[in-house]
Amino acid sequence: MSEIELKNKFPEDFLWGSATSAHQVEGGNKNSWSEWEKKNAERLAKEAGDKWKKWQQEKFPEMFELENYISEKACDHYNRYEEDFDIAKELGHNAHRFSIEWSRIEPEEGKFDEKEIEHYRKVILALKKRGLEPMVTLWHWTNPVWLSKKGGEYNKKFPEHFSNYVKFVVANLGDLVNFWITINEPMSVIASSYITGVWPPQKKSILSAWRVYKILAMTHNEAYNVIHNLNNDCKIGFANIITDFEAINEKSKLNNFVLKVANYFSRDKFLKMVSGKNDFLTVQYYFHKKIKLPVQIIKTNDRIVSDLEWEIYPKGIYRILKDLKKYGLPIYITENGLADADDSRREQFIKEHLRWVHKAIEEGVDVRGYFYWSLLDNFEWDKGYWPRFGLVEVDFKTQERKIRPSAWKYAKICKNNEI
Ligand code: IFM
Repeated sequence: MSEIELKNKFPEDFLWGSATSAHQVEGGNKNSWSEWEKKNAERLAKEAGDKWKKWQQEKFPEMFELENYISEKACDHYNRYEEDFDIAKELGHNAHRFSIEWSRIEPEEGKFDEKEIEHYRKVILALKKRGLEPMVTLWHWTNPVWLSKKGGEYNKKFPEHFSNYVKFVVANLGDLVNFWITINEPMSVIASSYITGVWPPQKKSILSAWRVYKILAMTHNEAYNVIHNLNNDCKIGFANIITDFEAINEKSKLNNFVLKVANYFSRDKFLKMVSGKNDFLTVQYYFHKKIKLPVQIIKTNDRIVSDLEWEIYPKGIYRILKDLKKYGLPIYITENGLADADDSRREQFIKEHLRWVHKAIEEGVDVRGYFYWSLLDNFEWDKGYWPRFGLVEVDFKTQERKIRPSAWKYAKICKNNEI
């Protein structure tokens, strides 16, 4: 193999795949989010006109409909997982990240549902049968209703409740799983549920945010111990959303101070609080933000953006990976993706991000996998169904799946293990 060819290769055994979460794809869930959706769908549909730009409103008129904001059937993945994993296999994936829905496993406090655990056993076996390594998330934001009545993650006993559930899951499925993700994106929950207050339980308080920050760190640490007490060989991490912050004016001392504070609270502090309790680190990369004082996020005019108007800035993933190298742990990119309904930017998006990932690997960062978000179009939380993140387009009325052209381009990368 020539040097140039070698240069484009990813490490052997690199995990290639995509990610989903239970509430966003399964359908039929009854949990903290499904309850909140029912109460807030009408309001969200009314607010769409103020929230989104004209071009977005014209392109996605469904944002004005109440049904857009109710997860209900989602992708019916709970029943169609075999069909969906066939697609993932056809697309050359060798791994898949998904989450287990706590409200199904423990619908009442202390009562665990054997049938549901059996369902997830079948899901994992279906992945393995197709040669897809499962990466299993234990909490992707949704709480059983009984727990949300007690405050959910705001309750100081949350770590204990979570550990009980984790013990049951790992005792039953641990023989099949090599990679566990305890909690998904603590920073998103802290920011969206407790600072901006747009997600349930819609608290807007720095004190509450700080309380949940500490509770979630504790939750991860305790779950780490619980899992390893049952199984020493598996690998455990948490799914970490990391924003690439930049100071608007590199020379300004004030701006650099804000930058330091933003990086400290959004990444370093949490990692410190869970240090020694991670077998690998993860990156979920979506955002690049330029900041200054008073805290302000600056938008530049020439940005290429997704359907959600999130800036596409592939270099950010490289900067984050280089920074995480100091922790000396393997790194998996457990989410990276964009909303792109007409699939006009996705191929380029994936390739450009992977080029930067590859550069980081060449420079010594131990990256071992990449999971595109998401396999399927799905329920994007408070925004509902209109943002289309999928490699596979889903018609939510008929449940028909259509593989997007960019998915085939990504498949080529996965199959050849090279960019
Ligand atoms: O859809 C979400 C996912 O649940 C968590 N990470 C970010 C994605 C896109 O917003």
